Amino acid sequence: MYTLGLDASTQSFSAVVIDTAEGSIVAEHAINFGQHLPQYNAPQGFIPDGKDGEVHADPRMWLDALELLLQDLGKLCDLTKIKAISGAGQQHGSVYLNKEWFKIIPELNPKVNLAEQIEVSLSRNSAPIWMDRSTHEECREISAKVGGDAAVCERSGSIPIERFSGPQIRRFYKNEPIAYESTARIHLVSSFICSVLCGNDCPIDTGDASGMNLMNIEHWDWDPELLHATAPGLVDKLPPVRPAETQAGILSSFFSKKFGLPAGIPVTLFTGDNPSSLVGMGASQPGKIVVSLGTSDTFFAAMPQVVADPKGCGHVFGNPMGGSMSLQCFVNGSLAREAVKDKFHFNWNQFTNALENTKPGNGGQVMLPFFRPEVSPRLNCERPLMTGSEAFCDWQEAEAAVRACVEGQFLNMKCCSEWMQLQPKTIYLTGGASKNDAIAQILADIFQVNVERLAVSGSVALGAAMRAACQSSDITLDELELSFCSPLENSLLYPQVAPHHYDAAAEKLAKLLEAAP
Ligand code: XUL
Repeated sequence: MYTLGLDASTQSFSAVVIDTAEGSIVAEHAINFGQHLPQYNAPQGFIPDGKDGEVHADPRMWLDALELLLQDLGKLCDLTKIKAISGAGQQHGSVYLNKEWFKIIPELNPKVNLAEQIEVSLSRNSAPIWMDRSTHEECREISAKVGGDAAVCERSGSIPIERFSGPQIRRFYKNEPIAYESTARIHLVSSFICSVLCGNDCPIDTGDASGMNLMNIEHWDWDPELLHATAPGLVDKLPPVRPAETQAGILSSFFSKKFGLPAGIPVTLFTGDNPSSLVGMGASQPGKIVVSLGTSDTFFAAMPQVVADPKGCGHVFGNPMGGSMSLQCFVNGSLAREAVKDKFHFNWNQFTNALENTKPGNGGQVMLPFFRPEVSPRLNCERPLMTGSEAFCDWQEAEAAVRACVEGQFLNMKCCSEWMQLQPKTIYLTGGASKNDAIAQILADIFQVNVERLAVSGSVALGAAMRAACQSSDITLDELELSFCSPLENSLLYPQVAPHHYDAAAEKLAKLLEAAP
């Protein structure tokens, strides 16, 4: 049986098709928004230069990408063999729809593009995404109404967070009350795409709903007090919350007629990209830690019990396979690595050479590569914090700057994830940069653990394909993990430095943070 997993992420929309009987990957493909859809002027998947910290994307771009993706995928494999679908989306992004939405999606016409048909149902032209940090005031207001940050955290698993959808919804309600009033449905990226695929309005799963500051993590359902504190009439504008294993519906005839997918195959509820990656990494039972190096870097694990971050930067999310997961997100992920690379006009090979030509600890030169305000820890700076020689701080030592960037990211990750109280023997590494041995070695050295990579780098789409298979056939998660989540041969890396090698660098980093404006 073939199943299809989709991943609507920040910079691209990707897909994987797996053959569950053979235990093999049939096809993988991605549409990069900047490259394939330049007409949206979003080279990195979002509209650049938003005001007051706004970061938005055009939902029509995601719809165009979905169509291009399925068109291309049809050239790579036999789509008629696909028996089930699921997917995931970048977390926190919210899409605002008017009442036309409910009429339009059951009647999608395969002769007209999705974007063209659905655009009239948008009550807001753009969707705020997870990089948005415009809602500081709204976070404070929600906190005050509910009884403080700790009370919001106890209910929703996180203190009010700028990028989370609840504060974003409140800002929309305050700034554009008429458009808010005309909004009949608010979806997340995941539930929006899922609804389009099914041709009916679909629920939000508990994994992605926990990234909204609106769901109660004890009852796994909307929390009336949080809804009330966020915006009026919100309960009617949100779809229901359901466990990720719920069948969302069956595939809309739009997709069978236009792309040749079989009619009526089951679609399992979509979830957030990080919860989906947890499944794709074979880490949805407690015991494994995952680090994902993407647009954002994330550190996450299935949790045996719910623990909250006392500093309020980490999160408790729903685990799509049941229970909960912890997550720490670092905004300055691949875009920061890229910014350092570009500062010296390096390509990725030169970036890697720089890591290989320099020594662990970097001769005491340290950097926190925060090119945009960071959330872990919360810091409003727009340029890296550095300490070392004058030439280093003046960006004249290219190779040292590259090493300092990666070391700084992982030292900060280690410090920020301590609240999870996990003592891993191995970290499972995924995401675009995970294939890079030099980067992976620094992770092993700093955390003093083994680092493993899996054969598939697209663990988000893989997790979705695995969930689709679990929900729509007799195959078990254990069987799927055995076939798809085995480590890549010869990919295991061991720490190469002594346990306290990075202590001095960690101290310098703490001082840099203390002194930060
Ligand atoms: C997680 C987060 C990001 C997005 C985009 O809280 O904001 O990781 O899910 O990948």
